[in-house]
Amino acid sequence: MRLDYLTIFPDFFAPLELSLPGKAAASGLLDLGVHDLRRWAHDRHRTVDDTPYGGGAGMVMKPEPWGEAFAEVLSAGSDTGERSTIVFTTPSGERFDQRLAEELSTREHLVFACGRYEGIDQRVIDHAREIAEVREISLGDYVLNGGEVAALAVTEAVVRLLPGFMGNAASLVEESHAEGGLLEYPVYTKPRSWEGRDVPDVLLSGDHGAIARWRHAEAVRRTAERRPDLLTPSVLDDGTPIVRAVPGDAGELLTLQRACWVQEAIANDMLDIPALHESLDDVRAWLGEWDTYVVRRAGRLVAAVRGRLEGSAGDRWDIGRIMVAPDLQGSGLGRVLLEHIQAVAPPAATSYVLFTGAASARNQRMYKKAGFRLRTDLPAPPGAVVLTKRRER
Ligand code: JD8
Repeated sequence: MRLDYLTIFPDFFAPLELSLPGKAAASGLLDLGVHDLRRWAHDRHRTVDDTPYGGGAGMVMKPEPWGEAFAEVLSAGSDTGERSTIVFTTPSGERFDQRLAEELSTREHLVFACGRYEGIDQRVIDHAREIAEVREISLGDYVLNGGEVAALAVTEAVVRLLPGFMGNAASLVEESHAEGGLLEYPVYTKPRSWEGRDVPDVLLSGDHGAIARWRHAEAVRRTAERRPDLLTPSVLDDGTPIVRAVPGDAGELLTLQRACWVQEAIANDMLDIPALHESLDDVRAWLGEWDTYVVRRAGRLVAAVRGRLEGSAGDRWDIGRIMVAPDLQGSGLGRVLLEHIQAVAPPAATSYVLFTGAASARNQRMYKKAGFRLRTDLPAPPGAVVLTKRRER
């Protein structure tokens, strides 16, 4: 990848040499070019700004130096023939996030156009759209004095995603804001006790399954507390949200569960099914141990599903209690919930597992259609069957 920077403060990018991009450039994995915009201002004072048409405070950056700079940098920059991408960092741009970082990391040539003063003459952006892909990107909803800081931040977020940059690519999967979007779980290192504060016992247990479950639960708790917006529910086709269950849902969940498992009992001609015998307290208890999602229609809780990490390595996402109100079965709700619970599985999960009645033909058809495989080689509760599915990344 090639990165070019157009700025009236080239020294702002000296840190590039020190950081990851600098090391990458040294190893030839990255080409960096920092250019003083005044190089393309040809008057005695190398003027790059002028007063705004229409009046108002401050100065606006003149178009001519930018036009000449693009012509030079683009022609020099893109030897792959692939269109270059000009990134204008601006408070009026699209919000920068991990998804955009991942998208930009696929480009061959990024040119950062870093404005100052009150901004850049709009005709520069309009012109740029004719000669390159253009992304106007904002770092966040606060005002900086120029685009350089944002260009540095975008650079770090993009370059660290490039293959071979991060020593341990696996860690990229586990990060905040990576796909699945939970915040980081708390981390600890030696000493085991500091200032009278001990490291949580589970982290010293060696039980990788328990550790994975604790970390996921901590990530979910923090996200719900600090960034509930990241827990944005996915929605059904009709816009109905799939939201995280709350303790107050326990009663309705118990009622829906009883209704659904009466059908399972009839279908499998057996009553000894745990879900059928659970109490309200049992439901309240497992709500605290499973990631549970519910769907409400006109206020009525009509469907639910739960998931949690299982297995000695904590890498198996155990899916269960897919329930749809009897009067809504056959409407595709179960299929959508099955897709949703797979999608929200934490990065640690590498496969999915679920159980259903040995005689629950409709359920088994839905799971097989969703890519699950009947596993007669794995132990199942009495009268039930196991289905598993490897997780595609
Ligand atoms: C580029 C000039 C300053 C902005 C008058 C203050 C990004 N998230 C962000 N906040 N601010 C910027 C940003 C600010 C810039 C320029 C980016 C060029 N300014 C201007 C408009 C109000 N002054 C940014 N990315």
